[in-house]
Amino acid sequence: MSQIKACLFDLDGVLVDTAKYHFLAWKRLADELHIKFTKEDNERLKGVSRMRSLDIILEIGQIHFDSETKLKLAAKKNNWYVDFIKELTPDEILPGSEEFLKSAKANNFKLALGSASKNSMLILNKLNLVDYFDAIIDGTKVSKAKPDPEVFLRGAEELKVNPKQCVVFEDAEAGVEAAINADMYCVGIGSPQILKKANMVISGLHEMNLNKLNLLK
Ligand code: B16
Ligand code: MG
Repeated sequence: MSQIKACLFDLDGVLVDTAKYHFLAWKRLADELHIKFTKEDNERLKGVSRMRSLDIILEIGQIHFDSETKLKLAAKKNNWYVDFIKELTPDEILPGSEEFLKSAKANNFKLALGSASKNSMLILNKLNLVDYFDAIIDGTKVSKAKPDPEVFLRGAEELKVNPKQCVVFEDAEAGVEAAINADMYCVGIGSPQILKKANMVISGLHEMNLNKLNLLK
């Protein structure tokens, strides 16, 4: 049993570049805390949860806070982030992504979102992409962060497709590991040097099409 029946998509870095808004919001928080936080540091936050992102920034600044304070700081950052996200438009969908969603759906592939973001629904609504998905699994529905396979396994379960017949599109190392841990085929989006564990790597969904999808495995 190997023929692909479902496509699972990460959100940030695959369908839309929200990393730049995460960066602006985390940078504002880091500045308030007098922590030096750079764009290179921001790379470490891709695909990881909001609270883990905060921990990474606090580790950089070597600052310790109790959990109540950390929750308040994360909420503060999220409010700034949401202010950016509210202004998102479909123009910010990454090249080729909507075209690929459209042709996969028209050819009866099942489609799911598998994102760590608790803001996924807001983002998908702003981009007008909600209706493409048969299942939406996001940070509000899972308890274990990538590289745990939970988010993708829940996606396969809701789609009623065997994990071995699912392909995951992922831009983050932790997400690629999650897909492999779920026993799914993984197409990395980004650099082959970084996404070493992916089965294949492309630079964006503009490089993907139905012919290539049907040839996977
Ligand atoms: P939120 P993905 C992830 O989205 C981002 O890559 C990551 O940087 C962010 O910390 C995480 O969502 C949580 O986002 O604060 O909106 O809940 O790549 O899994 O789609
Ligand atoms: Mg991502």
